[in-house]
Amino acid sequence: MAGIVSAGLGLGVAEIAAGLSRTLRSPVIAVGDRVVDLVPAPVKDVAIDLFGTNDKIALLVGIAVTLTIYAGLVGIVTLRHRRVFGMVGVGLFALVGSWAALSDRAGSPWWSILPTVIGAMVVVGALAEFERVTNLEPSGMNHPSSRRRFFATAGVIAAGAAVAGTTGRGLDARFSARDSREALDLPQPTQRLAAIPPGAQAENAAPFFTPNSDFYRIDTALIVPQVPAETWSMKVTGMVDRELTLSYADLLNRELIERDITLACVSNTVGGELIGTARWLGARLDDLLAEAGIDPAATQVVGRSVDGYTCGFPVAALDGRDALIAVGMNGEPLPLEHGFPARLIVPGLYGYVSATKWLSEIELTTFDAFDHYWVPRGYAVEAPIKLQSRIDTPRGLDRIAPGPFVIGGVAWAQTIGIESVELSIDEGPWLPADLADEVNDDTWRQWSFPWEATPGRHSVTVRAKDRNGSIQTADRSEPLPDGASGHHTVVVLVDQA
Ligand SMILES: Nc1nc2c(c(=O)[nH]1)N[C@H]1C(S)=C(S)[C@@H](COP(=O)(O)O)O[C@H]1N2
Ligand SMILES: [Mo]
Repeated sequence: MAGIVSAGLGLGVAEIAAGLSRTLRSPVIAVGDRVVDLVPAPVKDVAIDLFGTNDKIALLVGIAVTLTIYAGLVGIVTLRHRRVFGMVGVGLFALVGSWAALSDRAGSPWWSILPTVIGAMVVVGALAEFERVTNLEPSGMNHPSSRRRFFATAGVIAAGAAVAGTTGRGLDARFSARDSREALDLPQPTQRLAAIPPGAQAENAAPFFTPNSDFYRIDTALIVPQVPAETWSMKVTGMVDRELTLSYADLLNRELIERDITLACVSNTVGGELIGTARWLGARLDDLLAEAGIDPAATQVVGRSVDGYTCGFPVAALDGRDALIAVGMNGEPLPLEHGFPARLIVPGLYGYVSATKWLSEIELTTFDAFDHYWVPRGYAVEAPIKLQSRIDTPRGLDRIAPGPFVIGGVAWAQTIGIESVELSIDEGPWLPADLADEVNDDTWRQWSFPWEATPGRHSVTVRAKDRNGSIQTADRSEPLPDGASGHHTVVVLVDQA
C-alpha cells in the first residue's frame, strides 16, 4: 500500500509538472508512446483484433496494472528490506520515464524529463515518510500506534495524489483544441457537392456516410494531439522549387472542394469495421504541390504529423485523383481525433501510407531516402487499398425467420469502381447481387441480395469484381504487410417454420 499510494502521489505531481507546458507529458503517456512505437506489428494487429479501437485504453490499463504491481514491490522492499533497494527501484522508473520522454517521436528538449524526475523525487519523499512514521516506536509496525500512523499517512498521501492528479489534468485542459474547433465556422466549399442519390443506399447495408462519431479511429497517439487552428501552420518542403508555409487561414482561402471518399485501414480484417465513408472538405493536394513545383526526381510524398508520425506514398499516385488536404468531415470541422485542424486524404491508398492526421509538413523526397512510420515495422512501402467486399446483414450467427430476407453489404475498389458483386449460398454457384447506385469510384458501392431463407444453418459468402476486370481473391492473407484479402463469409441460423 505504501508503494502504491507513493507512486500515485508521484504520478499526480508529475501530472502537474506536465500541465505546466504544452511540451511536457506525463511519464505514463511518454512510456505508453514508446510501447506503441516498439511493439512488433503482429502484436499490434492482435491488439486491434482483440480490443478494436479500444486498443489504447487496453494499453493504458496494462501500464496501470504493471505500475501498480511494480510500485507495490518497491514499497515492500523499501519498508521490509533495505531502503536502498527501493531507491534503486524508483531510480529505474525515473530512468525509463526519462528515456521515454527524450525519445519522443516528435523530438523533445532535455527538460521533458522534468515530470518524471520530479515525480520520482516525490515518490522517494513519500516512501521516506512511511519509513519515518512506522519507525517512531522501537517495535516498528508491530506497535498499534505505528500501524495507525501508517494508515493515516497512506490516507493523506492518497488524497494528495488525487488532488495533484486532478490539478494536473485541469492545467492540461488549457491546451485543448476543443475551443478552437468549436469557434470555427464551417468553411464553405467553392462548389457544393450534390446530395448522394437515394439509390446509393442499399437495404441492410451500413449507412453510406459513416457518422463522425462512428468513424473508426486508428493512430499511434495515446493522447489526441491538441492543435488550435489559430497557431497551426504547415510547410511544403524537400524536393520542391520553392518551399511553402500555410496558415489555417491560408488553407481556407484556397479553393475548397467537397469529395466523398471511403477511407480504409490496412489493419482491417476481412469483414472488419476499420473502414468508413465521409464527405471531406479540403484543398487539392496536387494544386498545392504544383505551386511548390515538384522536382522530377522526387518519388515520395511524405506527410508528417505534429506528433512525429509519418505517412508516405508515391508522387505517381497524384494522377488526378482527388487527394485533399482536408479540413472538414461530414459537414463539420475535422473532429480532434480525426486530425484537426488538417489532414491528408488520398483516395485508393490505405490510411497508414496516406492519411496523415494533425498534418504539419509535406515533404517531397524519394523512397530510397526515407521510410515512413510503418515501413521499419514490417508494413509494405506502398499500399493501394485491396478490392474487398463485406456482408453487413446478417451478422455472423444471427438467427432469422425463414422466408424472404434481404442480405446487404458494401464492396470497394477505390479509384477503380465496382463492376459487380456476387454471393454464394452454402458454397453454391456465384449469384449476382443488386448493386446500389454508384456515387463515385472512390467510395464503397452498396449492394443487396433478396434471399429466400430456408430453415437450417447456411453460409453466405461475398466477392466483388472491379472495373478493371479483377475478381476479389479467395486467398486469405493477414493485414500485415499490405492489407487483408479473402472472402467474407457469415453463417446464419434460420429458424424452423
Ligand atoms: N498522425 C497520424 N496520422 C495517422 C495515423 C497515425 O497514427 N498518426 N494513422 C493512419 C492510419 S493507420 C489510418 S488507417 C488513418 C485513420 O484515420 P481515422 O482515424 O481518421 O479513421 O489515419 C492515418 N493517419
Ligand atoms: Mo491504418
